[in-house]
Amino acid sequence: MATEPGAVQIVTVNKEDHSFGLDTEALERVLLVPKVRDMEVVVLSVAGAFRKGKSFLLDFMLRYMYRKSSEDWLGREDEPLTGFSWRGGSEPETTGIQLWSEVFIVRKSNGREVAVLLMDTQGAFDNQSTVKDCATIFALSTMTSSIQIYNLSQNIQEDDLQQLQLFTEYGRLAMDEIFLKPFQSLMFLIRDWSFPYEYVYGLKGGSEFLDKRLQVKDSQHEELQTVRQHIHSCFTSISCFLLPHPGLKVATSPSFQGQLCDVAPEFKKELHSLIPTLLDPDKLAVKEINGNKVTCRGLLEYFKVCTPVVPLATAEANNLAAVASAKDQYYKNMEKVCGGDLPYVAPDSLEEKHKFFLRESLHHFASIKKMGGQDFCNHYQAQLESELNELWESFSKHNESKNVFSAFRTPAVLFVLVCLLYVLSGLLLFIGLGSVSFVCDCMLGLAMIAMLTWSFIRYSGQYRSVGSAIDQAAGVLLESSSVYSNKWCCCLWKCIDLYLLIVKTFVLLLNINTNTYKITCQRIRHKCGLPQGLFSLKELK
Ligand SMILES: Nc1nc2c(ncn2[C@@H]2O[C@H](COP(=O)(O)OP(=O)(O)OP(=O)(O)O)[C@@H](O)[C@H]2O)c(=O)[nH]1
Ligand SMILES: [Mg+2]
Repeated sequence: MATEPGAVQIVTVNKEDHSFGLDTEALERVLLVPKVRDMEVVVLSVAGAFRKGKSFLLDFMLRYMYRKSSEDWLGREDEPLTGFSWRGGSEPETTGIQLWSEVFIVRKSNGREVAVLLMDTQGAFDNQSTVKDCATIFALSTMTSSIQIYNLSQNIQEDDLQQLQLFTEYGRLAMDEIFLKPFQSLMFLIRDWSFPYEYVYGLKGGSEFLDKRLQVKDSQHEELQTVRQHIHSCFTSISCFLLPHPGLKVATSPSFQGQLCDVAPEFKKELHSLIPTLLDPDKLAVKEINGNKVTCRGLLEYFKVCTPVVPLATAEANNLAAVASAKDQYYKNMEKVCGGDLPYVAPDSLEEKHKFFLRESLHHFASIKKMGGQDFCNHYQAQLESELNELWESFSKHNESKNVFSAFRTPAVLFVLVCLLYVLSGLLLFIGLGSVSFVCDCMLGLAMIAMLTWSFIRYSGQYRSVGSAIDQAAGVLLESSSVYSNKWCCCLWKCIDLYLLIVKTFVLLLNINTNTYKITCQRIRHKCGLPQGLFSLKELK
């Protein structure tokens, strides 16, 4: 016996432990009906805050799907509205995710038939759900639908965009490999639009309003730009519809059953335009996963994969988003100091800046509200620190490469070496040490070959490992020669000092100034580390 079509609960939420469950059997009953199971599927979902008329709207869509052949598909004036469960009052109604049990078959103008599913979702931000619950429902419905209607009231506020960013981030993270934009069509549906004198009701006014709201401008704060860029990067198409207020009876009357006589005429007029546009056979986008069209059978498998992953992904995505935001802040700050074509910065001053921005970035990470508890967050903080250190190393290397002296270090060292070996070889030949001079000549030849090889590598960009070996060898040579030259300089200074002291002593001895003589002797002994008593007057006598 055929059962009456109705709403089927496919995803359930446990209010006690906030866990999610997929009712596979119920989903199979909807998706594996022989007539539709191998048909490409279109999924239209409505999501958004609770008590904003989502189920109410879906019920008009159901009317359209059942009666679209008739002109007055919207219904009789006194007909109660049935379908997905909706009601007045302040308490939430829909829970989890529901599908309409009947899959509609729609024929496109090219003769192809597609299966159309309508999906209702639990309203976000009610008093019983956590942010994670809301995020999970929104992410799951966005991932499994091909048309997501983001149901908003009165306006698009900045926090609506931030929530959309947060929720889609979860969905994006739960998807393993993403080659294209992760989600398909998004429509901002703004209910109770009160400013038709600015932007007219419907798609046209909506699209002008949306263009303004989602515009990315250089003058905007980075945070506002990031949200907008994220939304643009997530959906292949974004639209907006401005719907008028349905009238006071709809919003406030406890006896309102959905009869059209109580609905404002302008609301009915816009419904007449919205619903056929949304469900126009040629505009219905088939669900795609990574660019591949999905059938009802494929969608069933997708639900099975997504439902356990998304709730886990939420806390992770939330922390990862915080890490990304903190890292981005550090990167932008450092870019302003030493990025791109900016000139070389003294290493000490750059390190000071790095430490300051690092502290700021960690503070920014700590200030973002995150899920998953302190231990979970600590793990991501450690990840952030290590990623910032990697960034610091690359900034510091990039800065070092701008130092012209370090760029010419290797050829300069090799050139000096060639000159020294040339002079040494000449001297050795002059004093008759021909064989040693020959060794010097060989070394000179090697140094010249190294110089030519280095120049070729720098010019061609090939054999870079040989180039860095030459750089390293030049570095070692420079370092050891600077150590030796330091030692020699030190010795030379000591000798000059000693010599001056001895000269001074003799001058003083000649003047027979005993006291000055004693002091001078003490200084000589101290400088040379000689024993007490040496140079004493007694000894001299
Ligand atoms: N102000 C206003 N009220 C509406 C509109 N559409 C429906 N309503 C009323 O909003 C109330 C809630 O409708 P539902 O469809 O149950 O709302 P919902 O968003 O599905 O609510 P949850 O399932 O709890 O998330 C009902 O009293 C409707 O009459 C609208 O466009 N504007
Ligand atoms: Mg509802």
